[in-house]
Amino acid sequence: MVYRSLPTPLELTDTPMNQDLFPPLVLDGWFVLHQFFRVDPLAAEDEAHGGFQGRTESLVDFLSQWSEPSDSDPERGSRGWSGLYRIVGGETDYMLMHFRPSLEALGDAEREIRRSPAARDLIPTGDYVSVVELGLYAVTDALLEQAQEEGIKPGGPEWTARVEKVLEEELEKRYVQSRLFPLQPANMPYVCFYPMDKRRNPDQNWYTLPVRERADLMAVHGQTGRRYAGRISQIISGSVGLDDWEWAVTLFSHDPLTFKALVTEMRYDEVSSVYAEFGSFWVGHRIPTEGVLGEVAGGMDRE
Ligand code: 76R
Repeated sequence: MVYRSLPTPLELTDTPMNQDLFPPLVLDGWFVLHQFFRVDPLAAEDEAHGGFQGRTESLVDFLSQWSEPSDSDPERGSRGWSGLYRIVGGETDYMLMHFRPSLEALGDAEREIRRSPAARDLIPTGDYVSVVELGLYAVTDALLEQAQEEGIKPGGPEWTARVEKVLEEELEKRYVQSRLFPLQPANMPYVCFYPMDKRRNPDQNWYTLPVRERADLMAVHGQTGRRYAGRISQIISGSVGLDDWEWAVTLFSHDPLTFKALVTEMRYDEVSSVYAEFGSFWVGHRIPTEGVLGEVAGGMDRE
């Protein structure tokens, strides 16, 4: 399978590092760019490039070109998609979200938008770079336990072969593919986005917890999440080394109140109540490509 990077723990294991501090094995999927824009209030008065409507058409063309691939497409990871969302509140009017198979392709998307006539009307208000990730805590914990029982040294050739095999098996799963290369469920037009960290305080440090304890806490977190199956679809993308926070959380739902319910419930889970720090939250809804002209250009006429 092509679209994955090797997990970092392999490189850490020849050091005399405490095995308890093992990071989870992680599979990476699409690179993601969340872009935030405000529409220039004077845009409707600018007659250049076909006027506001004409310029907005370049955004429609871009979105048509980058519509979601089909869920059943085995090659969908090699392409990606982009979506436009109306954001309610704050100084942001729209969020453009791009999924691409490489950082270069993500940069291409950014450049294409910046050079399009529509960019004349869009004032950037922020952005966020991350990579969709699937943390394999349960798998990591099981592998470490097995290795300990059998006297296999993490980092050695046998360990590496086992990790490779398990990751290959994970990647074969349809569920894993749909997590690494996520689409927006058709019946969930609402979006909620926020970045977050895990704490590194002297008495509350996620990164000094033994892997077993982190795996147990994540299992409880997963159980809470699964109670929202069918009502929330989540994208967890990692941004350690890529942007200001450690993760980006993008949630889709059929009802904005479900975001409030799930995030509230998670606040009581130990992973969040003790270890999580949150950035700003954005909430809004998808603008289908066929509605962009009416929404973006039409909305200006109404104002
Ligand atoms: O991905 C999986 O299904 C496996 C279990 C799982 C992992 C490893 C999981 C399940 N999450 C994982 C990792 Mn999650 N998640 C969040 C937030 O607001 C808050 O308090 C937290 C923001 C939400 C709403 C959410 C939803 N998750 C992570 C990580 C990385 C942790 C690490 O590696 O240390 C973060 C930061 C994070 C945060 N999570 C689920 C959900 C939901 C709904 C599920 C169930 C998924 C399902 O079974 O379909």
